[in-house]
Formats: sequence, C-alpha cells, structure tokens
Amino acid sequence: MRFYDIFNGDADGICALHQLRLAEPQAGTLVTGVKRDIRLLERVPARAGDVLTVLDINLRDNLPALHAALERGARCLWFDHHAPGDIPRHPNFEARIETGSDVCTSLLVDRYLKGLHRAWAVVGAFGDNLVTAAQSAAVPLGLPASDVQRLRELGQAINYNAYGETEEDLHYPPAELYLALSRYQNPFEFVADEPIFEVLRGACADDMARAEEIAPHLVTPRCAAYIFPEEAWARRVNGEFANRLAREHPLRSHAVLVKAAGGYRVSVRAPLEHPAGADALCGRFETGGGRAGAGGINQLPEADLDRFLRQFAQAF
Ligand SMILES: [Mn+2]
Repeated sequence: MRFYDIFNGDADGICALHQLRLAEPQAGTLVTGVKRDIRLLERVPARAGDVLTVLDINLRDNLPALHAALERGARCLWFDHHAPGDIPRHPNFEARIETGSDVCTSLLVDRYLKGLHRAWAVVGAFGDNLVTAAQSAAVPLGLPASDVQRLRELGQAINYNAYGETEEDLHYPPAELYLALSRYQNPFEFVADEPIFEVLRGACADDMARAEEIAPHLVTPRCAAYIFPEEAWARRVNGEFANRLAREHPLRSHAVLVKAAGGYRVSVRAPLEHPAGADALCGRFETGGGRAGAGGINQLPEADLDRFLRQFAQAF
C-alpha cells in the first residue's frame, strides 16, 4: 500500500495538505505542480490498496484517471471547491466537494479537522483571495489585527509562488515549499524562521511594480482587461495582480491575459461584490474553466482575442 498526496501548488492546495498531514501524518509521494497543472491524477501509477488524497484540483478534469485508479483498486479521498461535474459513486471514493464562493479547500479541510489547524486554513483562504471568509475563520483564534494581516501576507506570498508556465518560472517548486512549511505547526514561526516568506514578498513586489507599468487594454466602469508580455515575471504575477485589482475595484470584473505561444493564458475575476459567472465565461472557450468567482483559459488562440474581450465585457 502506497500513499499519494496530490495537491494544487497554490496556497490553498499547500495549506489544505499541511493541515491534513499535521493532523494525520503520513509519508506519501507528493504530486503537484504550478497552479495550472491540474491534471495531476494521471501522473499517479495507482495500484490496488493505494491511498490517494487529492486536494484543490478539479474532479472533472481528472475523471478518467480517477476511474482508472478506482478500477485498479485504489482508494481516494477528494477535497475541492471547483465545479466537479458528475461525482462518481464508488465504495472506495469519498468526495468532500463544495463549490460556494466563500469556501476553499483549506476551509473544507479545516471543517473536516474541526478547526484543529485553523491558522493554516486562514492562510489558504487568504491565498485564494477569500478575504471575508478568511477573516471570519480567523475570529475564534483571537489574534490581533496585525497577526491576521501577517497570515494574509503569507497566503498571498505562497499563492504568488504558484503562478508560472512551468516550475522554472517559480521561485520555489511547490513540493519544496510544502516540505519547508510542513516542519511548522505555527505559521508565525514559519514566517519568523524561514527566509522564504521575505524572498517571496520581495519578488512579488518587484513583479507587481512591473505589472503596474502596463496600461489596461480595455477599461470601463464595470470591467478592465490587461495584456502582459511573454515573460516570466508576467506569468508569475498575473494571479496576484488580478486579485489585487479585484480588491481595489470590487464592482469591476477583471481579466489578465499573458502572451504565450500562439495566444494567451487568461485569468478572470468576477466582481468581488457579485462573485459569479467567471466559470461560465471561461467555459465557453475550449481550454477554459474555473469557479464562480475566478476562472481561466489555458490557451486562448490569438484569433479568439476579440471574441473573448467582447464576451468578457458583456459577461458581468
Ligand atoms: Mn483553491
């Protein structure tokens, strides 16, 4: 029997796994990648008796690999908050999936663990830009505002690290970042003892400064779209940049397009005040998807740029 921990490389995925393994230690093979690497299950050579724990990746995109693993006799526990499609029923499969705009995987794991490692759930929720949900989850911890702010900055820093085309774009491979984190019960000790937080914060500020020099491609009172060049800093910072725009203009929807071979990678944020419709818009494009408040298109062909911008401007 072998254990596999299969998780999104962003803050929510990492903090979800970290909470779970603090509570239920288990030395498994780590399977993760950049935030956009979501077809992770097909990398797992599951056999009878293996235990697969999956966190913060979409079930729909991994369904064939899940069926194959279950057929071979593996067991699977799945936590996630992305629209799953039809959830299979199988005696070896347990799904803890909820898609509300105020839940994330770290908060689902927190509920499963009855708040045991709540501070890390708060970090994960802030990483997914669920500011209100993160703040309410933090209330029972009774922390001073400056400590809650620290958890927020940590979530943003870890989340920033997950964006890139490949792990080469990232400052830390997500598995390495998880392992560094996994030695700490307490996020404040991680922040104080590891250089990682400061490295990521500084790098994010540098990338963000470059992003701020780019004028919007399209801007109205209700939406704004940015087009970034084909450079590593742009691939790293587009997610945090989109999250920041969403917070600063809560009534506006946002799209950040990063130039890539033959087209664009697209991140969409629905208005924070009405977090709905991002998945529907992105789902109209072949490689698009996501959740209500935030979605993306992996590869928008150059020829579809105008169609996307038109539909984006009308969608929210
Ligand atoms: Mn998430």
